[in-house]
This record gives sequence, C-alpha cells and structure tokens, in this order.
Amino acid sequence: MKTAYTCFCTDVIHEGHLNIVNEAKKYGRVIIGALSDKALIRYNKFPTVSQEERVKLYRSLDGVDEVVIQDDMLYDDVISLIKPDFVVHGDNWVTGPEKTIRNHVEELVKAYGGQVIDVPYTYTEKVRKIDLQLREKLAMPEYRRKRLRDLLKMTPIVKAMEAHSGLTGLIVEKTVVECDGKLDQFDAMWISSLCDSTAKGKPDIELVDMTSRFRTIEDITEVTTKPIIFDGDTGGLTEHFVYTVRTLERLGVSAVIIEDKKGLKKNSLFGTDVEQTQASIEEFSAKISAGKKAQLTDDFMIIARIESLILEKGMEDALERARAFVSAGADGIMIHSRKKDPAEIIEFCDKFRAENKTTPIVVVPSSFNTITENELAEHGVNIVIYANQLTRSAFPAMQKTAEDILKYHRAKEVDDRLMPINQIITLIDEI
Ligand code: SPV
Ligand code: MG
Repeated sequence: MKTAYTCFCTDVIHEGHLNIVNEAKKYGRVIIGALSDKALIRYNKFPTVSQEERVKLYRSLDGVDEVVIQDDMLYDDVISLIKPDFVVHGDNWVTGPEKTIRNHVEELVKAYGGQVIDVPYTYTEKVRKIDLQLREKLAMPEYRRKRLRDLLKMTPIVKAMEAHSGLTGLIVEKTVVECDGKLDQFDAMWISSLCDSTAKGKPDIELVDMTSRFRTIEDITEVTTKPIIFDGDTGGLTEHFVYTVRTLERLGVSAVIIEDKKGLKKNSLFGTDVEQTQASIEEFSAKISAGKKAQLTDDFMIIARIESLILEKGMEDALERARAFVSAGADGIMIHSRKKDPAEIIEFCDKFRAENKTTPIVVVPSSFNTITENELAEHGVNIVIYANQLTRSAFPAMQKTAEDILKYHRAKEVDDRLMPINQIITLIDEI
C-alpha cells in the first residue's frame, strides 16, 4: 500500500487539518509527522501543549495510521526514513517563506518517484477564531511568564531582540525569515532601558520611572505573545525592587536583569569614560535575595548582571561576583563587555561554565558583534540579547527623511524609501 505523509505543528485540530487527513487518505496509509518542540519554535507559534500531548492528539484522529516525530523543519531525515509516496500539505507553502521548504521536499521525493500534493488551505471564520484564541492564550501572563524557562530547555540559545513600543514589539513578534532552507525568528523581547529612555528623548540614567517602564511593557504585551526579559537597571532600592518583582510577575514578564551598580547609573557602553560605581558583593547579593523572597511564581527569573569587565575590575572579580550572586539566588548571570573583541566574554563564559554547568549565561553583543550565536552557544551562553539595533537603525532612517523633506521642500524625493501607504495601514491586525 502507498503511503501519504503530512507534518503537523498544531495544538488544536480544526476542519483544515481534518481536510488534510481526508485528502491524504485518498492516496494511501496516512502517516503524520509531529514537529518536535525544538523545530516548532523556530517555525511557528510557541506550542501551548507538550510534544507528547500533540502526538496523542494526532493519533486519536480518524484515518491516521501512524504518528512519528519530525525533529527538523527540513524533511530530509523523515523522508529518507519513511520514503512516502506522497507528501501532503496545505497550499499555503506554495508561496512565502515556506516555499523553499516545499521545493526542497519536492526535490527529495521526486528522486524516487514520489509526489507533493498541495491541498487548498482552509481559512474559514471558525479557523480564524481558533488561531486568535490560541494567540490570546499565548499572550496571557501565566502562559507567557513561564515561556523563557521552557525555551531554555528547548533551544541551545534563546534569541531576544529589543522592543520599546507596540510597533517594535510587533516586529520582534512577526519577523520570520527563510535562511539556509529553514525558517527562523526571535524567541523573546528585551525591554532595554536605553531604548525605552531614548524613545522618550531621555537619558538612560533611571530617569524614566518604573510606572512609565511598566506602561511600555503593557503597550507591548497588548499586541504580542513572545516572552519578555526586562532591563531593570540597578533594581533601585531593595525596598522598591521587591515591589517591582511582584509587578513584573503580574504583567507576565519572564525575567528581570539587574546590574551590580549603585548611585547614578549610566549606560554601560560609556564604560570608564563616566563615573559609575559598582555595588559591593554583599549589597547586591542582598538585593537578589530580597527579590527572590518576594517572588510568588516559580516561573519568574532574576538574573544578575555583572559590570566588572565594563568597569575594568578584572576577570577574577567578575567570576567571584558570579559565584556570590548565584549563591544569593540569581537564576542566571549576565556578563557584559564593551570591547570589540569577544575574547574576555569567551574567557568568562569558559571559566564560569567549568565550575557551573547549569546557571544560564546571558550576553549582549553590541560591541563584540562579530561572534555568532552558534559560537556563543559553544561557550555555554544560553541567551543572546540584541539590545538596541532596532532603535539604532530607525533613528538614522527617520533623521535622513526629515532632512531630505526640508531640503527639497516636498516629500517626493524620499518616497522610494518609505513603506507604501497601503502597507502601513494594514500593518496592524484588526480584530
Ligand atoms: C540596555 O539595552 O539598556 C542595556 C544593555 O542595558 S547596554 O546598553 O549594552 O548596557
Ligand atoms: Mg540598560
């Protein structure tokens, strides 16, 4: 008997999936590939049920003969194992970023006489509603909050991108690219103090108060589902930090990163060009412990950021602080550097990992930007944060447009660089 293979990555079965199974049945024995968590998070929305539950769900469907795990969004392994006569998929993969995957599958199956069957994609009002409900569930604080811990288990390196508004949040949420035949997207959002302050035309010195920073979080959570890592600056007074922890948990934030500085905080990228004071190990450890004690959920993470390399206090100081802050209860360590060469970051990560195998390491490669995500992961880094690149790309583009309109006394000359009007008005989803 011939075999028809289809890959599912859904948490909920609707008429579209049943239609695919019914179509596949016409061609032979139906085998469903359940896309693994690891592959799914690069490709699609974050799962709301476990891989095991998805397998069980697909197995329960009428007309399904077998369910296997597909561990990669590329079909190579599964096709060489099963050699299906037919690969059945919704025709939504004929265009857009998934097109490369489809064409690759076609090449693979054609080699032994197989065929790709594109089934018309079902997009009814009911399907649209289910999609929206799933998205809403992902956006809920109790689901969003625990997602960073989940991601740390699912992927070698969690990729976070800066967001400081609803619009930048949407960019992080929705940007998907096809690269080397695979799809990729960001895992999380970083609410940078630098970019949140810059967007308000204010310096990055803890001047934008927490109430305003929380408002930014709400602007972002209203239109996105991805987990949030919040830049908590120094955390402020310990007596205030404990309240911040509670509010962040309630808002569905996954982690706060606080840095071991005190007094007037300046941006780390100034380094020793400005006066900045590091808190003592005892003071900062007490702040971490108080935060951990105030925390109510098991999901939330307090990550300690070490400024020893920024302030040129040496590698030993950085490592000593890392040990102390982990002992004080920190759920992760962020190590920062403003050197162009990643050598000191690599040295720290290698030394820290030699003595601590599990505590997540976070880095922000703004200055040492030549190092790739894979290289960082090889040195034990778990979270990479692209902290300010959206703001830094938007500002020069806006400034040039303003200058050119002044120069030409009209907007025609800048028009080629602008997003078309019909695109900007449909950028935001309507309910
Ligand atoms: C931020 O994005 O605000 C940060 C990272 O704290 S850095 O600007 O590199 O200090
Ligand atoms: Mg900051």
